[in-house]
Amino acid sequence: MPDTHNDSASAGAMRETDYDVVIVGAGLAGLYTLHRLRGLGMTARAYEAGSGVGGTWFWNKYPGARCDVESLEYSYAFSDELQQEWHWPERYGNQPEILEYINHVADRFDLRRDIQLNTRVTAAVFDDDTNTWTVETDQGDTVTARYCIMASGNLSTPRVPDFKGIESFKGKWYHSGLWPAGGVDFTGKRVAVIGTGSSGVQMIPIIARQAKHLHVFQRTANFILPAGNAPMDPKRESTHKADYPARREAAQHTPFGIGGFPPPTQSALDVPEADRNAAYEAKWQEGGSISFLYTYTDLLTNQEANDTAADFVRNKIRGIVKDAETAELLCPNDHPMGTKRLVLDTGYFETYNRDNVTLVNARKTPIEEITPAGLRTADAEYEFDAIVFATGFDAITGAMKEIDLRTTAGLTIQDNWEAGPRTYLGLMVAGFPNMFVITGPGSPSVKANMIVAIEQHTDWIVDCLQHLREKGVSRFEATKQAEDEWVQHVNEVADSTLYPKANSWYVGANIPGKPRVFMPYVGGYERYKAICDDVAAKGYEGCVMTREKTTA
Ligand code: N01
Repeated sequence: MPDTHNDSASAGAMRETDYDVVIVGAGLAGLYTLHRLRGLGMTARAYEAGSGVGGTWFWNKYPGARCDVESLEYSYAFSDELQQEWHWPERYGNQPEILEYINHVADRFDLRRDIQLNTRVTAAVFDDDTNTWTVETDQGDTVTARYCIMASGNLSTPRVPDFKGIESFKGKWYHSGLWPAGGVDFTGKRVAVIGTGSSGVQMIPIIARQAKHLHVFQRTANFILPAGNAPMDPKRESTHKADYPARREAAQHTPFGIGGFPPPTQSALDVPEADRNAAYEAKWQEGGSISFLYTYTDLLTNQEANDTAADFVRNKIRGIVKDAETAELLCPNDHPMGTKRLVLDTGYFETYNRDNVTLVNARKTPIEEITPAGLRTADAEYEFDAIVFATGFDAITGAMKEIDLRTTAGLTIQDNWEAGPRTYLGLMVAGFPNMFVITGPGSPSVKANMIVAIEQHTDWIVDCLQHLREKGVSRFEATKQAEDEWVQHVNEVADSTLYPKANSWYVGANIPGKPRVFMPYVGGYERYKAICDDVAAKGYEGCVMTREKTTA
């Protein structure tokens, strides 16, 4: 890492702003940021497009929406009182429970008075002369701030594929990430679900129980493991809570920011086949994805090792799904296991044993058009009362690129990221001073427990802001060199794994025309945090600070 940190005197004095900080988004990241900034005595305003707080957990109200990280771990660690008093009813939180928890946090820490709901940030412009941000919203607000913090989320830009004829459809259509607040009753309806990622897999068993007939349009079969969800075991809850500080600390020293799983010690290839399959079977019974990936050391780095796990899962599918042709279609075969997001299910494969469910191979016979009555594929016409798009998001970069985000020096985020996102540590973008990104591209983000990643980023940013205030700094930015080196490191780490082999949203493959760049940092949460801490300890190495002009 270059020692480019410098500390130069500024040409301009610190200008008064409406707020110290504007926060874009009031999901888990925006709320915690607001809380921490209050602690620093900084003024902040959070703008949130939704009519409630919660971000992802506000929007994704589709049936069966549930977290795939266990609730005792997928919760804030910053307040011991909070984690002790909150009761999670199930092993994995479902969407209503998580949203209730987030609302509780907003109330308990009195955060709402600094949040403006129903307000989308449309533009954010950094003034190169005064070192301030001017932020505009769709409600007509124009405010200035010293800093802008993008807490706009990784999976917050829902994407409906550009199907011809969609406006002609006479039935109702929905997207998993824009689900109506009152829910949808599919009873007696002819329904299509398009997409079999995490969202599709969670909703399909529930919609199948309501619908007259459900057609599932699958383009890519996914690796899907049982969640093993269950009511919270009171003994497990009390033991966990008694040991919370140690457990939270332990999570900090893991690759995924999730504690409680002993790290693997052996290669899958060093174990006899029968023992290996017994180990996979135990993990299958236990439920969960991290636990499964932790069976052996090399499942994400060695194709041969990965194949042993993939074969185990394919055989499981063949054992559950009665119709052999459907079972084969559900067997993933075009990417190594775990290189697309592993999906956790509750009764997904069993759903295909129902008489009212049909799986359509949307790879072999792609959807060509939405029609007034339903849709047409390459070889058939279908009639539906409702179509559900579980087709994912413009992930990681979508939300920031939707904002007119630029500087008066002439940079725009759209141009800057045209060939793929570039950041320093996933936290800053060279050329965009006084701006921080929470869980941005180039950070572990979606490859870690998101709440752990959010708290780590926010803590780092807040410590940095405190440092800048103490030093009288008015402008703080990452250098181009530090950013280049970080981007290179992120790519090298990804290339040492099997991840880039998959056409996943991690590489933007789901968005036509999106540059193929591996966006998350897969070097592991612990390693990443150590790098961030080291950068801070070295006086924010790789960044330039410009001090306020003194008038003495
Ligand atoms: O979206 P996805 P998601 N024709 O992008 C298909 C998190 N999450 O909303 O794979 C036909 O994964 C597409 O096919 P393909 C989690 O991180 C977490 O399900 O591109 N099909 C794919 O099957 C997750 O990974 C939780 O070939 C089309 C699907 O749509 C992320 O959010 C729950 C198509 C999109 O899958 C996104 O998940 C939910 C087309 N034209 C979400 N276009 C939990 O915590 C796209 N598809 C459990």
